[in-house]
Amino acid sequence: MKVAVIMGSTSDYDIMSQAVSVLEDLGIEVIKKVISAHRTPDLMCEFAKSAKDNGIGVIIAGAGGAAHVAGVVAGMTTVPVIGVPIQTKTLGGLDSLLSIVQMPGGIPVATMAINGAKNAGLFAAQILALGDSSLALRLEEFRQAQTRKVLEAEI
Ligand code: RP5
Repeated sequence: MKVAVIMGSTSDYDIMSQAVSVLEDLGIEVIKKVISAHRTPDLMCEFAKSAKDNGIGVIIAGAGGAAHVAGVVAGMTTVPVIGVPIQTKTLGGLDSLLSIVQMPGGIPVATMAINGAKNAGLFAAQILALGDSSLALRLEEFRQAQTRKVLEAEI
């Protein structure tokens, strides 16, 4: 299964690329797309409604400010959606966080920290690993390497 990494603007890619990197390092196929709830609403609907048929197992959606894409996409598919609030210049990303996190009951979005794209990638991988034992093994190895790095760090 693939992971789709979507974002409201090309300006979000500096952060959203961290999700792409971690997914690709784990050998997961990634689809990247700029999809805006406000600037490209028709594309957003088309993408969300066809996600499951297109073999997408998890959607990661990043946006800043009035960050509606994650929630609206989640309303149109049962593919799990992970939201990434992007830091903004005016309100620091609190605007993005609050736009994503307060979903109404019945339509969940798993909201990450502000700029938490790396964890979004890892969380998507963990979801896919439930049905993919070789990916589960790669995730275990990732965790072990991370632990080793901390234990071996010198200050
Ligand atoms: C949001 O507005 C995007 O997700 C981005 O974080 C923010 C600014 O977009 P640009 O003006 O840089 O295209 O829709």
